[in-house]
Amino acid sequence: MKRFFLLFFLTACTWPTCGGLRAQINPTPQQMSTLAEERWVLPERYALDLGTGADGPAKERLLQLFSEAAPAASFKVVAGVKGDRAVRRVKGKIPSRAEGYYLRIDADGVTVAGADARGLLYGIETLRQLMADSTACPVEVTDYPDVPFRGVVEGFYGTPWTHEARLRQLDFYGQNKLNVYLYGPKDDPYHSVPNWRKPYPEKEAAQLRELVERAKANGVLFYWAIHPGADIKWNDTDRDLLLAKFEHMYALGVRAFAVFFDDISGEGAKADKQAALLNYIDDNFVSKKGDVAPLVMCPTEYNKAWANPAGGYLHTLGTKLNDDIEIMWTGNSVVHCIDKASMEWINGQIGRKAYIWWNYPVSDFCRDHLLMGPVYGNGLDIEDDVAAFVSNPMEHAEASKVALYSVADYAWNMEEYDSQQSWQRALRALLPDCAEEFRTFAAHSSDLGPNGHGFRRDESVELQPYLTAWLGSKGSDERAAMAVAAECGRLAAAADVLLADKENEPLIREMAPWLRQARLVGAYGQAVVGMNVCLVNGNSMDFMPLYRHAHALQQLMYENSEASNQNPYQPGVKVGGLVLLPTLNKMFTYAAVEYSRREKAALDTVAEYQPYTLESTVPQLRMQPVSGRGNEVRVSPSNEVITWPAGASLTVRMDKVRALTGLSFDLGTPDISSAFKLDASAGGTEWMPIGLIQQNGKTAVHTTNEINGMKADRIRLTNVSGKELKVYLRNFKFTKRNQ
Ligand code: LOG
Repeated sequence: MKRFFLLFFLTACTWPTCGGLRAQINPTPQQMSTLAEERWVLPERYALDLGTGADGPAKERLLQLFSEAAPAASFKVVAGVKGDRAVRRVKGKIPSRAEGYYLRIDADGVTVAGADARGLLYGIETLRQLMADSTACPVEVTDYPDVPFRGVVEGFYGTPWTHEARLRQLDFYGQNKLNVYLYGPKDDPYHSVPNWRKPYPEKEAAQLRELVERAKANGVLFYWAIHPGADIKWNDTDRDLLLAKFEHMYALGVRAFAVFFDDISGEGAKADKQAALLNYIDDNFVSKKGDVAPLVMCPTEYNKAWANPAGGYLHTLGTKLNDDIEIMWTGNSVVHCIDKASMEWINGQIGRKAYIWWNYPVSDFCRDHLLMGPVYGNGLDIEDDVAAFVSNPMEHAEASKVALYSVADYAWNMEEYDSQQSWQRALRALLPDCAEEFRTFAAHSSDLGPNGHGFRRDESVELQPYLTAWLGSKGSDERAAMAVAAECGRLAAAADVLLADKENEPLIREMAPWLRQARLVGAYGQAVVGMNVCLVNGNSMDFMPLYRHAHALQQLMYENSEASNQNPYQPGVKVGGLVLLPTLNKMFTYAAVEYSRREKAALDTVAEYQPYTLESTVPQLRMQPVSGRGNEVRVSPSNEVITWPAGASLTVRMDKVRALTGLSFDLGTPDISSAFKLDASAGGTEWMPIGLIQQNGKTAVHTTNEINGMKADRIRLTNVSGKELKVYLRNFKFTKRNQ
């Protein structure tokens, strides 16, 4: 009996049926057809027939799925790569695309055939996703990626990912068919200044070796990147030190290398020197080793806004760099979605397909936000225009997986990419038991807030029409009010459920400060709706307790933000900042004013106090956030090179005249104070100059004592050197008297 029929039917109510199966696989397969409606129970014993191409990670994975091998069983599990005898029967069905595979599950068995080793691994991954509780749907899959290299560049500023987080990432990449990881955290001192010339200490070296191994097991190409441009000398000594570092990394198992020249200025930024160095590495290291992947480089002019065609930087790289060296590109600006027209432009400049470094969901310039929303905005027609598509994530490794899941989906099968559907699958894949709650939280934690790059994401999308109607009707649209209250209730509840969830503790830990804020925002929303309902109903008795609650929650939101995620850039935590909280604040103020008028009360009606604003004629600083804490006011620092035009200035405005006590700034450049003029003005009076002091060789600039006690509501810093300057904005802060 067993010989003939080892699979039996199951009723639909025991296991989910096979309809809509394709939508459950990530990334979305190119072609997949279900051969029957119901899931089948897989037999307990199998005959394994593995081709030689299935050795290594593929075999290990298969054996995890099929452990009870029995040579005589009639149900066959066959796996191999093109050319293997084992898969000869399906030879014609294997797609002739790199990393492609053919997979069939039917009554006779399972066949997985890869176009190459990675294709086989991906076929097995799809099989794993199709199998659940020893059941599977009978299917036929023909699949391959659109973009040859898909993955992640750990290229952000801030705390680099931990070793454990990276190991988990590499497994996640394997599961989502991402095949490249570029190691380049800006704050690893052995990747960049000051230690790029030195080998890693033992502990870090051992960890990197382990990462390389884990990458290999997941079919991920591990690139190790160096960032030498801030202090490189174009001489043989530095060239040899760089090669010696690569040799050290090679000895640790690294077989793919990158050189990043982003965010530097001066000597290191010269295109001809960069090209000569890269070609030298290519000719004397990559070619000689024979087992090293093509070099990848990140140029200094890595986006169109910074590219200066007249200066010829990109043209020089395009013409001088060896053809097999890849050039990275972030798009029309540092943080930008990628489209066909921008690809055509850059590919024309560099004479090859650009290797996309997509700056999302990186949050190193909006660190008070957690970017949990859908991945959208990139062209669905650029598969033939890009050499690779890699995403720069947040310093929160687990939380970044929501976006990375969809980046994997997008780069694999662009034309069919559906951002909403992919996002919802990502949330379910990451927290299956709390997918609904995760969605509620993520829906209100997706925008970046105002930021230096001007990149924004939509937020609270489904609630927006209700928020607009509620605000527009001054609270009288009852349906809208109830929708807002219900969603705020869901948000607060979702935050609690997620905080208590144990499915993925590292993920919950990363999100915890934002979850605590979300719970407060949700409760605040309920209280504010309550206040307005009281007003509409003329119920002044119940108004005050709700007002007091809302007021207390404002304070608790402020305190949670002050106590969490403290960093010098954008400290604190923001949730619902695009429309939800601003609407709640407006409706709080509206209700408090209205109640005070009716009841002749004098309630505090201010929901949010923003006393400082920034203006600038330096394009890159126009959207730089400014914030006050205690008596200190600071402009958010920036990590990139700032092009400061002659005569351009940065002005901080205050809501009223205050007495200053001190000021300092750091433009990352010694001997620069004479190029700048600092002045202040009070209530529209004339500008008063303030003297600047900078010690020899130091980058910090202070003011003379005359500032102490000076009254001002505007402070301005101007480039008076008569020429354009390249500087950094390491910090700009001043203190004022308590008043
Ligand atoms: C850096 C990157 C940083 C990102 C976003 C590139 C090529 N370089 O402005 O390290 O994470 O922008 O802030 C960059 O994007 N500089």
